[in-house]
Amino acid sequence: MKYQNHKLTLLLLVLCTTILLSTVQAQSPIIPKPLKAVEGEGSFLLNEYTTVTTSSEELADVASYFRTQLLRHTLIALPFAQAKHVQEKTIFLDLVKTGTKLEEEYELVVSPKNIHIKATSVAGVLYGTMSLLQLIQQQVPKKGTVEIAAWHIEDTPHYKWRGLMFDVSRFFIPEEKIIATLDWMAYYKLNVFHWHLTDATGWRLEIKKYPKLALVGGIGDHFDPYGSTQYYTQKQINRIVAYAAKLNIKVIPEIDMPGHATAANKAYPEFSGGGSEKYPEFTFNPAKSETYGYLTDVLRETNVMFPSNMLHLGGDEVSFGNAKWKTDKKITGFIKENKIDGLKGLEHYFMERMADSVFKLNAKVLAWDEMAESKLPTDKTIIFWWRHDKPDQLKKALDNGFATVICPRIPYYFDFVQNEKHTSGRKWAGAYAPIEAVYNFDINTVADEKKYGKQILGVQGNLWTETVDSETRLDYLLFPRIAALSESAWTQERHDYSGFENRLKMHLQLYKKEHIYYYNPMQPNEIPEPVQIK
Ligand code: TNX
Repeated sequence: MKYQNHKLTLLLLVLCTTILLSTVQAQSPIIPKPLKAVEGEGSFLLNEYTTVTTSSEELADVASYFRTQLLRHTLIALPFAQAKHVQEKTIFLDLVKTGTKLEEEYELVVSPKNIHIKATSVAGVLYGTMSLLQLIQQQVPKKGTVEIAAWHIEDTPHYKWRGLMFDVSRFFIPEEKIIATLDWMAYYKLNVFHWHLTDATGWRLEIKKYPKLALVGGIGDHFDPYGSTQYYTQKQINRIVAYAAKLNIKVIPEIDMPGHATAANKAYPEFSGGGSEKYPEFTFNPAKSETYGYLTDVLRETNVMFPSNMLHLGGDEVSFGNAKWKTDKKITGFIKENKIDGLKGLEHYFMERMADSVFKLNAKVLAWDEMAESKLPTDKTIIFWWRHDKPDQLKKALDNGFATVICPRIPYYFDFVQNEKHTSGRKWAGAYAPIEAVYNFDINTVADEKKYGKQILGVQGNLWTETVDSETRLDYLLFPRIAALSESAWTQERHDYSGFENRLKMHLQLYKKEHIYYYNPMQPNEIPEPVQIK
């Protein structure tokens, strides 16, 4: 009798667990996690008879990009065909006129008969194909066939600004690596590439009217001040910007001023406003009207190269190297004459005057949070909150009415280490930027999202490169935090770190396959796979 009771309890237990498990929804393997994902019945067999079709010629680039990435990742080569409707055995990319107008939204339906990706924008269709690519990557193709489980996915991003910044002044990142990064950004549905092109160490952008900026200003980097010139030609910039546009990525150039200008001043010392003992020749000269003309010419060319119509003017850390502004007779005279409120006032004067030039080009001004209390017009300015130790600066920016991008050092500076034991890379009073912190960062802890609404544009990861001396080091800082950045930018609820970690496992395998030197947060003591020299 006793034995029978036991058997019954066991049976009940098994039954309950089965019921429970079947009611728990299966999680799609995609990063960033889709808003809705419901597993269907059966699966789609992708094989040599499958074609990619589109409903509109506007989708030609997306179809071609999807086929290229599919071939790269799975060695499956699919043909293309134009089609009006979804047919059997096709992956149908469908630009629809009706339905929701949310810009990057998409629907992806995988059924045994076909695969249908629907969106009202080209960007939405692109994101649908990136989700599909991740579903396909769950399986290893067997004799050219992949079985894709049926899913119904509906997705839309939480933030419209999902950015990544590279500092190419301290460490120059060649064109090919930028392109490869854009591919990863598209894979993770990031849509802004902020390019920190100039700083004290090096000027990396060709300017036709002032060729010495790149030729002389481009000499050296953080590890070798005498290294040979490195910069991007305008032709290279054109190629990169065009490539990014196809991937729904806006490229935003940063020309840092009035500080961080040492490299520019090496090339054209006549516009230098001097520096401090630690930061020599750090600033542009705010008291010389020629400086404004010169920089306006630089920005005019920059604005042609970058159709985003957004020019980031920096504006950060001027106080590091503006000691000369206190002693230079011309500059002190200028302050008096124009009734400017001290050095901080002069910084704002400089930025506001340059901003006028930018507005004449019909572009927006972007600046670091030092400009949160400037008089820049709020409808044409975007502020980047970076000083995590100064939450007031964020409040000021928002209360003053600025649209704001959230990128506090901790956790969004990827030059900060990922693990306590890592020694190369930054820490802030012992604090660093582990992947969980990137994943879990909650904007509401620093600003009420309900109160500020659309003023909070989104989030951005910034990779400064004072501690980067190779592309593998760059990868080690970026991967896998780029995946957490993506999910923290795309989804609203971010309290599912263990689910994310589960999904990340497949992505780590992918990095390995792609010869990326990454950090494994699940095995912190693991020695990374050696990367082949290509
Ligand atoms: C601060 S963020 C900087 C950069 C450094 C970075 C290093 C900002 C506007 N300025 O110049 O590279 O810290 O983490």
